[in-house]
Amino acid sequence: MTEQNGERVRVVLQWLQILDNLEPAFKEKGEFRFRSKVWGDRKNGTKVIQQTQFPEKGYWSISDHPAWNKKDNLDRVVFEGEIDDHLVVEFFGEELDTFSANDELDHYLREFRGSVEAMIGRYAPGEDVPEDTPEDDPESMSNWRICYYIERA
Ligand SMILES: [Ca+2]
Ligand SMILES: [Ca+2]
Ligand SMILES: [Ca+2]
Repeated sequence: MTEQNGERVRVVLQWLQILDNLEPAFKEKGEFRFRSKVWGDRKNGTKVIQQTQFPEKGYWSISDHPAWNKKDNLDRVVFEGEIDDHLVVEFFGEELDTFSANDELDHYLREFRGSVEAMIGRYAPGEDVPEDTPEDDPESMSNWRICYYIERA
């Protein structure tokens, strides 16, 4: 294949952390499901979109206790493909409830424009914003936090 639709990258979710389990105070763990939507523009003008859901079956029970509220070492590939100069990374999370509508975690969306070279990196709470403006850090949301990286594939 000599056809070039851009540069090949991979987006990998490394960990996530729950700050609020979206459950009544007496309940230590919530039942969580997540999905990702990563999309970009290719050189030929078309879009590439990849969506994943995790876990594949059922849910993860996750506490919001600071000592064990992190799902670590996920190393989950949420995108692999060729992109040109535009990439959007989205994550969604919901907490399942039986007798009422499920609760939604904050919607994560980050848009990258420009060279692929500039997109390559690790995106985590507090790593790529000035320390005095933590509220501007997209990976640190009100009820959960995430860490992922964009690498060449
Ligand atoms: Ca709930
Ligand atoms: Ca629940
Ligand atoms: Ca960050």
